[in-house]
Amino acid sequence: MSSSNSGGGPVLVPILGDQLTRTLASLRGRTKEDTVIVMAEMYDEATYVKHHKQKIVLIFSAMRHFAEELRDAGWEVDYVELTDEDNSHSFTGEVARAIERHDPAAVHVVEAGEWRLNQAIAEWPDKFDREVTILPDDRYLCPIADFREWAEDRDHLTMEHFYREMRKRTGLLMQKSGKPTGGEWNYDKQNRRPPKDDMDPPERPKFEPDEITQACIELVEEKFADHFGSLETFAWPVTRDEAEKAADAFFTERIEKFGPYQDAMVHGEDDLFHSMLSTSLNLGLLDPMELCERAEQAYRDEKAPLNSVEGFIRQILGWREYIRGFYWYNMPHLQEANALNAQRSLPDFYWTGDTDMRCVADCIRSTRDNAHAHHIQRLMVLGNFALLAGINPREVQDWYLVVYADAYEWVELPNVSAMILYADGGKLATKPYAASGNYINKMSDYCKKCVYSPSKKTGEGACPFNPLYWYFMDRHRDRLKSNHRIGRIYANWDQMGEERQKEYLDSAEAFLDSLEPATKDYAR
Ligand code: FAD
Ligand code: DLZ
Ligand code: SF4
Repeated sequence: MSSSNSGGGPVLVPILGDQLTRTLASLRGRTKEDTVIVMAEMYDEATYVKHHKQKIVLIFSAMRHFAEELRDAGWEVDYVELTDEDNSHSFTGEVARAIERHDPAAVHVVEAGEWRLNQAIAEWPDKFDREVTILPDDRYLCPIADFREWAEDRDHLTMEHFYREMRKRTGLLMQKSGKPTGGEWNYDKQNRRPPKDDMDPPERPKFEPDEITQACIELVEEKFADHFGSLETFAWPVTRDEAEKAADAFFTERIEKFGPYQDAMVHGEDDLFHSMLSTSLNLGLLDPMELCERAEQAYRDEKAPLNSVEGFIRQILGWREYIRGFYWYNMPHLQEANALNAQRSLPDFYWTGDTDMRCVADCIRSTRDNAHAHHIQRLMVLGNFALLAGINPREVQDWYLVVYADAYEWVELPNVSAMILYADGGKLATKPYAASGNYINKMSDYCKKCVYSPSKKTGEGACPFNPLYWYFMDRHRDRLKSNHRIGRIYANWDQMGEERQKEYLDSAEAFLDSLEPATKDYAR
């Protein structure tokens, strides 16, 4: 914060595209008479990686709807469209122009969700001759400072420990005695059911583009035609009302089976029993505590079993908050981390989906069509492949940041760098999430119709995940052999003998040699 202003004018409140919350800290306590809100569609934000077309439409449309809602409620909103002639393309540039237009006495801004933008905001007090107040983003359940305090003296930042602290702190799923509801903290063991033929997941609500969204679709088709992804299937909630409807549908139709089938994958079934609420949560249209309380209520009303409810609350109260804390605790060096020295280029099929690996092709199809894939697809198919193949973390990070409508660096980077690629050297995950085709076969129906066989280990027709798994384990033996959760695997490897080991390694290398590196560049 800094002082020195021209005095007299209103307070300028810049709001970013993922700060679409009526109770945002910079709006709380302000009066409509002395406040000008500024929002801007910016090239810099839309192109610092070439985001999926659906992601840009989602954010622009949600911003336009939010601006309209604020105006209807009596606020003055200065909204800059991408096509405005004088648009300066950057956040700092747009705030500078808004200062010229409104001559505010002060600027009140909520810290950004990404390190890069926060660096820019930190320069405002020197740049602008106004009082600048940077407020913490208190829409999360664990302040950044609290996470830092929790993390500081620990070697391993175990999510489960963090999560238990958060349960105690919020009282969610806690008994009066201080014990967890049901006696256990975590019911994950009940949440690993493979898919069943008659699962029959209900369709999630789809939101037809209205006039505002349609205008954004046309804008994106015109200005960002070379970006990845399809717009034909755009159906995301773009207002708080729509997001509430999406949440209602989850709590009435899907939460019951959310837990058991959390890790299941079915070809062509893109949502299963997942909430599909991450885009709305990350935009600020939904409140994380409200969702957790609704989940707990579903348990109390006997509409959902404890394993589903605890599993859902763990994702939001545990993983989401932990990931955000981890990001700020480890920035900026997390961006450069590459503990396993992975250097391979991203294969082209991550963009085209053109691969015989049926699991990978289906996850990429869903990613292209929906700007979404569910957690286990991101982790155990697409992420697992990137880990085993040794793909360069920066390329993988950019890919995930581009393709998912819910991706912002604060949530994408720890998941990619630390969770899937082990690039942080194991601060987040106690072992790499490496798996052979066996895991995917157990948890999905992908392998049944794949040209590869999950039971074939090497050579022609073998599932590529099988030799790649041992190729990975062999390559990182020195680092992983003393890890108590994975080290025992090496006894199996040693028992195979040199000849069989060579078959695995040759098979993996032949497969890797056959991969085409990406030809299109959507990255930074
Ligand atoms: P559900 O399965 O219904 O889960 C409920 C909510 O829990 C989600 O909406 C999300 O807010 C939260 N959640 C669950 N797992 C995580 C997690 N690991 N990190 C943070 N929040 C979590 N999520 C994003 O929001 N943005 C991302 O950019 C993102 N990138 C990811 C990259 C990788 C490699 C992996 C493995 C996971 C990533 N996730 C990301 C987490 C998770 O995959 C998505 O939040 C989830 O798939 C969104 O779908 P859903 O709302 O149906 O989630
Ligand atoms: C992701 C994004 C995009 C594509 N476009 C805009 C935009 O035009 N204007 C805006 O204010 N925000 C946008 N965003 C969201 C920001 O990138 C986001 O606020 C930061 O990444 C911090 O999380
Ligand atoms: Fe994927 Fe291998 Fe199964 Fe094919 S056999 S779907 S490549 S896990």
